[in-house]
Amino acid sequence: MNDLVSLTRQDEIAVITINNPPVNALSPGVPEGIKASVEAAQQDPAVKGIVLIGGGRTFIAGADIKEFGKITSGKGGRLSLHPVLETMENCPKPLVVAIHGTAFGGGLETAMAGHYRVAVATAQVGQPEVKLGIIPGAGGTQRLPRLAGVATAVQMCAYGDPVPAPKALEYGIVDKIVEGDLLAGAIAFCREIVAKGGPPRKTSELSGKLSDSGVYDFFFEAARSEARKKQRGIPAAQAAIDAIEAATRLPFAEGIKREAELFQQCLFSDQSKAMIHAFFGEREVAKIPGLPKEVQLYPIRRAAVLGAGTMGGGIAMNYVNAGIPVLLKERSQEDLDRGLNTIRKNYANSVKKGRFSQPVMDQRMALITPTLTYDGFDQVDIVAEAVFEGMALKKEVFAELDKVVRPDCILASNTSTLNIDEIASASSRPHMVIGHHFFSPANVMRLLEIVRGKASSNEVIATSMDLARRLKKVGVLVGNCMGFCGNRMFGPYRREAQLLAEEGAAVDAIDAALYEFGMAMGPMATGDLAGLDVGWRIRKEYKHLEIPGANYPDAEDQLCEMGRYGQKTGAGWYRYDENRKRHMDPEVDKVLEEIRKKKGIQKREIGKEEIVDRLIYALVNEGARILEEGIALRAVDIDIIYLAGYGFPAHKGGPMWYADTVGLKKVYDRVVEFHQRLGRFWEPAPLLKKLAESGGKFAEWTRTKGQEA
Ligand code: 3H9
Repeated sequence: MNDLVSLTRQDEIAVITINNPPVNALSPGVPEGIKASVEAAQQDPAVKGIVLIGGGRTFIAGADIKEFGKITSGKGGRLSLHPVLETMENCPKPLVVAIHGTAFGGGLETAMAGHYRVAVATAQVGQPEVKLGIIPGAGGTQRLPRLAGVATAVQMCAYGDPVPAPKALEYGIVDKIVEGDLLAGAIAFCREIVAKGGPPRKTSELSGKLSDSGVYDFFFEAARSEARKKQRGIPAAQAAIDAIEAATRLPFAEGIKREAELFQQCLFSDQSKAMIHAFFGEREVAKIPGLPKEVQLYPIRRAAVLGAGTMGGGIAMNYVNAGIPVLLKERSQEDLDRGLNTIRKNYANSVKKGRFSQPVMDQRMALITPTLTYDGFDQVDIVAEAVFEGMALKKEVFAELDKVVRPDCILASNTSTLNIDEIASASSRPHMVIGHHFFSPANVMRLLEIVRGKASSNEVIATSMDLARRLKKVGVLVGNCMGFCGNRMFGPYRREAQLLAEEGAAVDAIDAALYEFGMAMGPMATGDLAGLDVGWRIRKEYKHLEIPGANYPDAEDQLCEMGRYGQKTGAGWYRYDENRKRHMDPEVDKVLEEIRKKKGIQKREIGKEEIVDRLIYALVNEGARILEEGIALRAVDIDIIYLAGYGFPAHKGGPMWYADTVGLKKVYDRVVEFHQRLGRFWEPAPLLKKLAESGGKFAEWTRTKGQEA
């Protein structure tokens, strides 16, 4: 019918195939091609039934997300799906949709406009639009409750998680699971329907699962309240529930109109733009400018992890979860046993929660070989080093590794602060050395900062990026500097949180302001969770680098001197009860009062706005430096680091995107104001100043020749 959609015939069954790689998105031309194909098949007297199927690796993964940006920026863009869906549903000949891979978003909506659906068992269906800050806009909120019932539709549209085909069969979204060849199975199914005769079943005319809207009053209220908590700051989740409620109260055509209004509101919102930025950003960070396409990857078949502490254990779990066997080395039997026990406990917890079965856990545990020696290290393709954070020890370990691993073994340090080049200098093969900075808990957090040393080879960088994908992490390549990208920015963020407490903001008010902004957790609670002693030790080690006369906070050092390291000691910024519930603690107020006296600070009322601006703009100002220095390749890399590793809200798109949204002139003015009032920590980053003055944006800034790091 066109380049993107083909129409063929197998005897009396027409077969419409979509060919729009890689994921058969509904880009301009695809809906038109399907519509023309259905019309042609409808008019062909030799055709008795129709099968719609995706070519390549999947059915339709959704509307073409690239079109959204064009629409909202007024640069064209086409999305209209209703004409094709109406043509499909109104076709008098039975139309069977055959699903493999994913039928997501507009893909599932297209499938539901067909009369019947068959799928292979590995297929997934879903309405993930909420993850892009929008709602289904092509009838998903109206047809899904008719097929699967209201509660399932709410779950799928407000949370966006995929549903495997066998579950979709149970829900009534799919009519049959096909074993063997999908097309053959779909054609056979279509023939059965043709043989039965009668008018095709239209989803829009089903009402059995909608029942009387009166019974839903309480249900919708409860669903909204739950989504307010679980989908904090994402109005699209509420809008999805509104649209499904409309399906229970309005005739189909009016429900579609209501859905369209809500879809438009969501599409033009800042949340949606931010979440779409995050979607494409996660894919963009995998592309490394300057890295030749033909670069050879090292095969990673076996790994070794040095150190079975919290980080080492978590890293080992990542490897074995991906099916890569691990030698787990510790210095003493006691530490090794403790590490293995923690891993076992974590896995047992997952089994208890039903995430996977006991045999899966057993398989994973069997992939870990505990050891106290370097025996077998000549067999591994990568060593992940996660020993105690200290330069002397790391250098000792890297020098030892030289003697026991093959020359083509990658040496990856999990250091979170130390200079990767100095670590590499202890090795005779610095080109094989790289930083793999995991985030705690390493088996949960998605971020992997990949720290490129001066000598790290292209092959080692490319293999690390590929490995991140295999470990189901978001790998972001950064340059070498103190704290790399994420922690270097986090320093000023947490510094401002402490200074605000010293100036008079209540500890829980600081946390509440950032939580309300959308952060997964406030800065004080985060400090208590990670352990305040971590920063305290680092500060002591780097005391000599402090800027004389600058206003460093004293609070956390003092809390640590009192033994208040955070949750692990039962007290930090808060006091923790036996259920780990936090409480404000007058002891902390006393500490802060003392500091005010010593520093001559007049306690003052501090509003939410100042708290948020001080913390978030501290991130942005440092981020601007990191960007200009080339530590981060692009602004989006910083955004993804913060979204995947620091609990920054997806609906704000990351710190740099957020600053662009606020307007860099406004951000810069505020930074200048803080600089005048609070001193040298707030010196505006040159790039922030430049962009503010030229009306530019971080997202559009690119390094030009001569600015390379
Ligand atoms: C929607 O449908 C709204 C409707 O209600 C209609 C309203 C009117 N569009 O992820 P991958 C690209 S909203 C454009 O690396 P995987 C992706 O950027 C949509 N491009 O592969 C990448 O490009 P590149 C609802 C898309 O195998 C390449 O394809 N649907 C789209 O790991 C490969 O992607 C969704 O939200 C798209 N829809 O995962 C589904 N999807 O190579 C979004 C992908 O240049 N997509 N691309 O970097 C996904 O979840 C995953 O891509 C999928 C495949 C699971 C399908």
